[in-house]
Amino acid sequence: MSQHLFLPVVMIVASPIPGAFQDSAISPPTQGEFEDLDCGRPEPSSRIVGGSDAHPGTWPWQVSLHQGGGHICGGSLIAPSWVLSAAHCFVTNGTLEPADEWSVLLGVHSQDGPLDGAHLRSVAAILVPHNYSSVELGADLALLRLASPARLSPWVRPVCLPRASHRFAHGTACWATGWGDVQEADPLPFPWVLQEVELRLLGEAACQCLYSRPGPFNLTFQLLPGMLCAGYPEGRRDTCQGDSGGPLVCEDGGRWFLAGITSFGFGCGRRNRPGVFTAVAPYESWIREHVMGTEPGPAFPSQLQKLQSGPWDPREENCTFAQPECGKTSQPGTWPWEAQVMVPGFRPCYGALVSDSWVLAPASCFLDFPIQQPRTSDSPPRDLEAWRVLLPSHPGEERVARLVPHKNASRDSASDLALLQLRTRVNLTAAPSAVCLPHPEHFFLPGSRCHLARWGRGEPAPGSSAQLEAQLLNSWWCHCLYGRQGESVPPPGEPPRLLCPAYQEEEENDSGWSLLCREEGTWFLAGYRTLSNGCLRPRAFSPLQIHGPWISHVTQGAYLEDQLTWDWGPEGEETENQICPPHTEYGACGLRPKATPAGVLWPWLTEVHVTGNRVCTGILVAPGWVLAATHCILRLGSTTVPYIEVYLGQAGASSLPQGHQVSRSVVSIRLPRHLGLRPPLALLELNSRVEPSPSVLPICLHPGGIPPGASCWVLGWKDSQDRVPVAAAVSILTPRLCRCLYQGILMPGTFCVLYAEGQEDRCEVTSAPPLLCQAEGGLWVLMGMAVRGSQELFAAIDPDATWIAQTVGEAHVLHPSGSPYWPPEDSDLCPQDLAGTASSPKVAAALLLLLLAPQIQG
Ligand code: 4AZ
Repeated sequence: MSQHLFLPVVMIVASPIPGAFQDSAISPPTQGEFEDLDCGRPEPSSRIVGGSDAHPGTWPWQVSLHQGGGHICGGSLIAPSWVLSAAHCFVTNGTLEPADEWSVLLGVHSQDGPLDGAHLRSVAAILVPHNYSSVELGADLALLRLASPARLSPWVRPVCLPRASHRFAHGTACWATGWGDVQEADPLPFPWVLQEVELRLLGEAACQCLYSRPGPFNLTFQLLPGMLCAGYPEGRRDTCQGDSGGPLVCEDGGRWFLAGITSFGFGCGRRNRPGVFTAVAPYESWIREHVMGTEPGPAFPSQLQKLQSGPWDPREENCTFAQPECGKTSQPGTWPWEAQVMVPGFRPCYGALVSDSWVLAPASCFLDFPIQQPRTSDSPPRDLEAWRVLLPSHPGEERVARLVPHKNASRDSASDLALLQLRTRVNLTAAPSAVCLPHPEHFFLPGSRCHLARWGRGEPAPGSSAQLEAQLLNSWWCHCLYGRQGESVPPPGEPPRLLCPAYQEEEENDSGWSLLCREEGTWFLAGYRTLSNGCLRPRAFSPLQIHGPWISHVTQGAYLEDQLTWDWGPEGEETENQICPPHTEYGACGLRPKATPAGVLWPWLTEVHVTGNRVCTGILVAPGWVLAATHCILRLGSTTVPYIEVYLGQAGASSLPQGHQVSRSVVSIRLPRHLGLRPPLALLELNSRVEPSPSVLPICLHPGGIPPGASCWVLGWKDSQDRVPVAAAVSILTPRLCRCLYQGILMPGTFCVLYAEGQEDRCEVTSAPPLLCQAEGGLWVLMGMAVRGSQELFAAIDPDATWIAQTVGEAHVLHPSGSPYWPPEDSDLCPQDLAGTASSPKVAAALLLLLLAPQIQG
């Protein structure tokens, strides 16, 4: 920003600030005060957000307030022994901090090295209005009495104070100064030179209307008497953290008056969120009262410039000067920010309008051919001359002034982004309009409703793009399905490395997609994906939020918006880092999304529909293979091979978007060799693979018995008609107990289970339900399939694990882990005559349990 470039001063009648401070007594000025202390005149010579370095001595009343050895707040020298600052700098939790913790640096320019005349004073007293409680409620000012008077010099001079009757016209260009942050959470860099920024005074109605607009910080805020606003509807120039307490000064008749004290604001430099200052004029009597008797006191010179009387600026009244909103559409699928960049000789490249003059698109659309960077911004390179941008509901074509690729952009990187500046700003209305962009600390919540939209130079979507609805998966699921074994999942509150939307992937083709997610009816560009990333589903999207600062820096006005929803639900309570459970060489298996209010999803449970209306449970063991109980698939005595259809992705209530169910027909039934016996397990080969997704994911196999610490379940249906999955908790009996209970009828490799109380009748058995265990890391492992007609006996997978692995190729066989499941058994004998005494195996098992409880895991 060029120095001291004044905007045309709009002279309008100031609205009187209503309320308490109006009728405060005003002491008439005395000539003496004025002459004793020359105020508001810098030595004739000569960030704050969007500001620039001040010249030394331009703002000689600016002081730096230090506590604990560091700059905390700004302040203004108003008399040799008095500094005016903000109350909130000194009040924590309702308590005024001790004055002796503070010191005042005067005559400082760069906080790096003192100038001639810079000096330090300790603070003798801090005075805060009794009605100050918090910044939003006003009265945010404080008087600091210095332990000894400041040494006045060209670099240390007091500012003039306005009288209560002093009116600063709306639209006046004033200046704020300080050593505060240059962007939100971006401290002023070394050598910490005092920053200055020109801010326009905003009328009360104008300020209130800006703060009432939805947008950055969707909070309501009531401007109160004694506050004033300064800034711009478009933001960019503002005060920020660290500037608090510092001056907002306006010139009048050759003197600088302290019109305001930097108090607060919602964010820094945001659209429709100007800085809020404590108006100094209404506090004339409060200041006078406290500095009374000190010589020389502050000066309150008369106002010289008379406000021109005139009507209110009508634009301020109806708030039309507020910046338009982003991310609004009446019809999802019709995106008013969708921009088509036309480069001669290429298919259109789809991007998004992010402000009134910038389009964000994949850099890979433009990087393959040489681009001459413009030498200066007003002479676009020849190459860009022929480029055109088409916008929705916008007549004509926009021309491109500048292309700014991301510095790490490459075709398949997570930074495949470029910004294109339009030659002329477009008028943002309902269409075209800009999409909202997330700040780095934006967390799209699991379950967010999203859409995929065209991005880059892909083929157009088959059918309507409105079909590509998606829902965000929680970050555990997203990272563990993709991430490597043992990788930690970023907890809620840490930026995600990936975003995984669940959607009907069959509809998708391999083109690029952007991910738009809705919050409170506002659409954000949450992520993008430019290249296919293999078969794994869900497809992961790169989060856009990490690029917020770059986009903001380049465009100076892209629509970065705050998060509008914050309800993390139960997931938000998990604060510990989560480690992803083991993967196999073929990727993730046995993961189950967390239960949602809609219910539990079992991604490996399938329905196997056999000719003759029989439905068996099947378990997905690889992308194209399902394991089922042979007796359920092939009926004894039948000589024909049945026609079998397998339904996947519908096992359980799900909060995932509808349409995840898929079906496949079975092209072959494979049975292991079993020494003359009818093998209990059958593998069904599907006519095509089903790629892993949150609703369709293979189970894990675990050789060597039950994983240590596992809890086990029979997973079936309550009844074979409605097929709502239910899980019954069971204990697996030791082989000895099993043999004792089921003498004679037991085939080798059979598990016996004991149902937990009340669980016996949860699942029906005609569909041959599976026996599953959840291992310590959370992975689900397939242990067995029910033996015909039995609720308690299961054919173990283990003996056939090698056959399964050889047949399907991609079975997810985990490394055997931990200690053997079965505790050593001291005797092979059954407890005396047990099977004979009990009326049924169930009763016998209950008896056994009492006898042998320590041996039973469960
Ligand atoms: C602060 O935290 C602060 N943009 C000061 C000023 C503003 C915001 C925050 C106004 O001290």
